[in-house]
Amino acid sequence: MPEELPADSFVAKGSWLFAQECNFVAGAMKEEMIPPASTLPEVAFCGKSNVGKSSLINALTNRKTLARVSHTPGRTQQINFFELGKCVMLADLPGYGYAKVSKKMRTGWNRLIVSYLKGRVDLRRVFVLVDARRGVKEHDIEVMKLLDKSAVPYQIVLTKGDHLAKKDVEPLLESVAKAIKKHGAALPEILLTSSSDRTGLDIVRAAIASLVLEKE
Ligand SMILES: Nc1nc2c(ncn2[C@@H]2O[C@H](COP(=O)(O)OP(=O)(O)O)[C@@H](O)[C@H]2O)c(=O)[nH]1
Ligand SMILES: [Mg+2]
Repeated sequence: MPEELPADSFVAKGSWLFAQECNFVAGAMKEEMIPPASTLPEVAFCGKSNVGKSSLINALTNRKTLARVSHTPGRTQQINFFELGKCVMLADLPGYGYAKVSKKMRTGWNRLIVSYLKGRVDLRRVFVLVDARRGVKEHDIEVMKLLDKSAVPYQIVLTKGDHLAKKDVEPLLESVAKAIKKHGAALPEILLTSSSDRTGLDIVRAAIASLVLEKE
């Protein structure tokens, strides 16, 4: 932890939070299977298939197999709910934009997400994961529009930052900033992460802690 951060900072709170027990609560493949909004605040993760979402959730929670790291992208079209430390519900939304997925499955994705977003009064933030090598793509924009409509604040988390050369970081951040500028519900701060070298994980944990833990 950098020295300038006091011990009670959200980085410390985030590391405390993510060291708590984390349990799978439910998986919803259909609208009817979505559990009612719990009494806990909730944050959700979404992104293109293969973006590194499962890896990020595993890395954040220091587990190897909590969210399955998939080698067959596009298959699991379900929302998985994990309860962390009796403090927050983590919702792992199904990956989108896998090329081989049929139109029918795409419509299914949208419908599931729309019905999920509808009932989520305690949804504090959606993290939209974007591959650092690829930047924001058309399908990400579509999803961002959906989130704008639902007025859920969302934040871009760049994944696989370890693949990025240092000189490419600034241009990437600039291009992402430009892409999200027009989006009403997008938060301006962009987080750069890597599940492999663990870059930025403390910042994501801190962001979640700041959303769900009491501020003294
Ligand atoms: N180099 C690198 N590879 C990653 C990282 N995160 C995920 N991957 C790889 O990307 C692939 C897809 O990851 P996964 O977590 O299953 O993606 P998901 O489909 O979004 O859940 C896997 O082969 C992972 O090992 C990362 O931070 N760095
Ligand atoms: Mg996955």
